[in-house]
Amino acid sequence: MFERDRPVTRAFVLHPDLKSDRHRRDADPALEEAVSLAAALPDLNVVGAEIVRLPKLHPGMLFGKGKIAELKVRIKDEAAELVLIDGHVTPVQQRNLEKEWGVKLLDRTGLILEIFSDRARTAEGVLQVEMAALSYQRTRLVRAWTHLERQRGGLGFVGGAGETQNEADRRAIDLQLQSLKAQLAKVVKTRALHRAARAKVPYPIVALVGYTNAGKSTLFNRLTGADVFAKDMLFATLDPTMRQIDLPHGDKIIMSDTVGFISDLPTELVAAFRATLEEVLDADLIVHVRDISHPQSTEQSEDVMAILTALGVSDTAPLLEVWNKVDRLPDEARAGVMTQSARTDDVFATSAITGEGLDALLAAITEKTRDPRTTETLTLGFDAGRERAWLFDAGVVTSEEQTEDGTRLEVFWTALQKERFSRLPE
Ligand SMILES: Nc1nc2c(ncn2[C@@H]2O[C@H](COP(=O)(O)OP(=O)(O)OP(=O)(O)O)[C@@H](O)[C@H]2O)c(=O)[nH]1
Ligand SMILES: [Mg+2]
Repeated sequence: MFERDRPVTRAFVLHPDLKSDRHRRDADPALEEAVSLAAALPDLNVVGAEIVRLPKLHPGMLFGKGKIAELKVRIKDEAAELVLIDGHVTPVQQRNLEKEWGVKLLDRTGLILEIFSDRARTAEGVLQVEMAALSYQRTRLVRAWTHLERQRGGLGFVGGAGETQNEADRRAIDLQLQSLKAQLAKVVKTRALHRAARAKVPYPIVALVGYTNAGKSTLFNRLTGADVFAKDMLFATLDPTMRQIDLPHGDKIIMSDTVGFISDLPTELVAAFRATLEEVLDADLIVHVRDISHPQSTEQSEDVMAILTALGVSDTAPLLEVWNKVDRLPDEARAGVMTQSARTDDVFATSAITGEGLDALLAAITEKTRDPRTTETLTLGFDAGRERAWLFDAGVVTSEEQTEDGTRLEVFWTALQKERFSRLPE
């Protein structure tokens, strides 16, 4: 089947490079990432992209007069209908620029929300994105771009683009947010039940996290034999997936693939996705997948770690780092990366495409998730049939012998299994 042709919107991408910004990013890679973000929306066609150097912010219009006139010509020449600003734009600036340029305008948070809205497939994902979009609109009190409306007919409670909302609109948003929250709570409860069910299967959970496009889904597919959507596209994955893996020595783990992170991830999204990301917080082991071939690999890693901290993951949580995409490195850089990773504890160089380094990674995952086991001898009375059955079910019995006092069993088990056994009801 061919996908139905969607109308294509011509988009112009601007990265404001503000001199006074304390968190100022390198302008060239930042613009490149902004273009990739725009390309992550299927119905956008990027017709132009520019860095706009800003010695200072202009509160009303964001840019200076001369720059605005200059950009107007460029935007007109390309017949752009939408301008994407890779940064924060206030509602007033949005209104003024839209009027001046005769276009729709979306800032970075708005764009990321659009992408998430496009990707959401599960009930939980859809609810979370909708909540994030509403919270965003509430703080802005102007309407965001209309993509969300076109797709699902929702969210349209005010007139034209950039119009101010009144109190009634704000109350309407609050009501809608409350109702979404209640719906989400239900979905999350079901999810918690599933998790509880899974907890009975005592396999450790290993969560893949990392910057968007680092190769998490590709690695996940390779390790689990799954067929999760993996693509050279930002935010290919939104909804989490879990699969069981049988490790080389018979151990089993559950691996989860999750949504990727990005620098300046909108706080609305982090908050809304907390439920989904709780899986990460809950994991027995976090595997941080990095694209080591990316020029901004270090910055990306710092952003990911900051977001994990913001989510409440403690910096002592068990974590492995995967330096992925080594196959893309030129020889010299590759040699450096191999030496450095071999020298660093808990760092593994891999290629999810060629399979290089995956055996060592799996061995490390096995070791990190395997609880130490000890041997012990137990003597059970003849009436302890249930206890004996429990031990055999758990697969911890290594030998059995009948004695005068009862059954003598040798067991090889983890502290957790021992503790569970001691709590069996009389
Ligand atoms: N050359 C090379 N490409 C890779 C490797 N791993 C992943 N890729 C490519 O990188 C792109 C992104 O891969 P994904 O697995 O979708 O990345 P992700 O981390 O799941 O991305 P999001 O879901 O967007 O967060 C795809 O085009 C993959 O084919 C690797 O080891 N080497
Ligand atoms: Mg993915």
